[in-house]
Amino acid sequence: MFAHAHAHPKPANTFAYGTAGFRTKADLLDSVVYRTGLLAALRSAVLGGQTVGVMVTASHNPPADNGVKIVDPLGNMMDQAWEALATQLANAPDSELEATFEAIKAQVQPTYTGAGSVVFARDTRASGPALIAALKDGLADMGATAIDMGLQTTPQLHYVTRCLNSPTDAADAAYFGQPTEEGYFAKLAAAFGAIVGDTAGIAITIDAANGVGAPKAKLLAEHIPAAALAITVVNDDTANCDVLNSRCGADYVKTTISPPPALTLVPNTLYCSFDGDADRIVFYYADAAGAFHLLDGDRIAALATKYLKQLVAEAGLDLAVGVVQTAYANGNSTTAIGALGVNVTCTPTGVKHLHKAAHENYDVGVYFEANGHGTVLFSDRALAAFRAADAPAGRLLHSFGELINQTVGDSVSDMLMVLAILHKLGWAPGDWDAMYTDLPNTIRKMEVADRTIFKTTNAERQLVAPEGLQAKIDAANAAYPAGRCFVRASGTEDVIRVYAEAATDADLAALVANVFDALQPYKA
Ligand code: NG1
Ligand code: ZN
Repeated sequence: MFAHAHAHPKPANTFAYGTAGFRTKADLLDSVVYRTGLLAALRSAVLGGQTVGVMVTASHNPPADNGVKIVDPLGNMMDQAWEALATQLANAPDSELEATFEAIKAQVQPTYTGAGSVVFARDTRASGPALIAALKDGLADMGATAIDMGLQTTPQLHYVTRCLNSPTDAADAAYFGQPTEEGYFAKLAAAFGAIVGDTAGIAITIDAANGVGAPKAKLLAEHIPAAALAITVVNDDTANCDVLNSRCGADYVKTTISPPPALTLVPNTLYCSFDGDADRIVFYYADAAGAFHLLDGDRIAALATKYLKQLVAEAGLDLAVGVVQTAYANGNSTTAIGALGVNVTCTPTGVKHLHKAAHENYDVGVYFEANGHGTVLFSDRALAAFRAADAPAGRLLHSFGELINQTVGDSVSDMLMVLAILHKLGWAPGDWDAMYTDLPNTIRKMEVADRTIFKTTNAERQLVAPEGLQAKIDAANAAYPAGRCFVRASGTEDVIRVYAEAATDADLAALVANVFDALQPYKA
């Protein structure tokens, strides 16, 4: 039945569809991507032939890795219930592939009689074209319509997927935009122009992690007048695949708390870093004395909340503005955001959890992970109120609704949102930084014999197993002012992560040492 299956034999490895889809060494992924093609086409058929998205990327991982994930028709991550099916299909022995597929099909029962439709794209990795060929073989074996978007950022693929499943009439309230790259940039540029005008004189330097964000940021620059926003792109070498995410990009800046070595920071000037597939962003600047200041996802959340809440009040709208964070958010950001008069919700790690909570709890739902993954979601009620408003604040909110990517966190859209808000507030980088001071903090990892024994509750903030460990962590936390340490198993790496914050650097060091002592028995 599957004509191309023999060309995509499964290696001996075991695969798991995790937080970020399948992600591992690229040379192991051929069969996984082929089979993801089969599953994506099946998902489309189950959803009545709506177009499903597939993105081939490994985000901030090293150049030798790659990955693949499925995007649902409205541009959100694939329904969690299907993650186990994806894992099951990826791990079926070659001889059982068809039987496994038929068993899954019997379980999900597609009612649609057509063959389904799948739109897909990839980042700049050297392994991308061959994996896309494997994906196409899978789609061909299903007879599915294959829409090849070529090189795109992850958020662009989410955007296009959503557009392909939305009304095409611009007068329709559910119209989202044109399902093309041109449509994406035209929408962003128009919304940004409506907020800041044509001569705002804003400037930004983008570290594009030597990834797909580089050519896309340059395309954006062609759509916005330079007098409104002057864009400089550095770390833009996509011809040399070996430099992707290497000593640059959002993950490097966030984890090292330092600028990419290739940049010399001009004081009091704003910079930002994308990750390898441009769905994460962090900002930073050097002060007059040359000290480095990181403006991470927590700070983006604080800035967006302050400004959007102010606009909602000015527009006289009765809308629930709220924020979603994870346990990795700096405690002082949570306090500062709470002081703005909004609710703050904490969810487990992974944007799908934050996205869901923002969608379910708020009309204006600001969600960011500290590492710069996130966006702002507007409810249908909020968008309708913005459309109907004729006060200037209401019109501005309408434009932010167009500017901010509603499907997923997006480096490009988040960057424009931040720049527009800073411009409207008349804020320099230092004013934004002054919203609060981070508690001294650190995030460490430890290899353990078996990370699956670390089980958590309360949005991952407390361990319920191994028995007795949480009591030791609680005692350590209580010993230091503002001490907050928690331990959880990573969903993307074979390690446990230890996050800690405390009032002073000395307290932080002592707290971490204390917790690492308690963790010694579990070390690999
Ligand atoms: P894990 O490995 O589960 O901690 C990491 C990041 C997440 C998210 C995912 C997916 C931290 C502490 N964790 O998850 O925020 O970005 O990767 O990419 O940053
Ligand atoms: Zn990413």
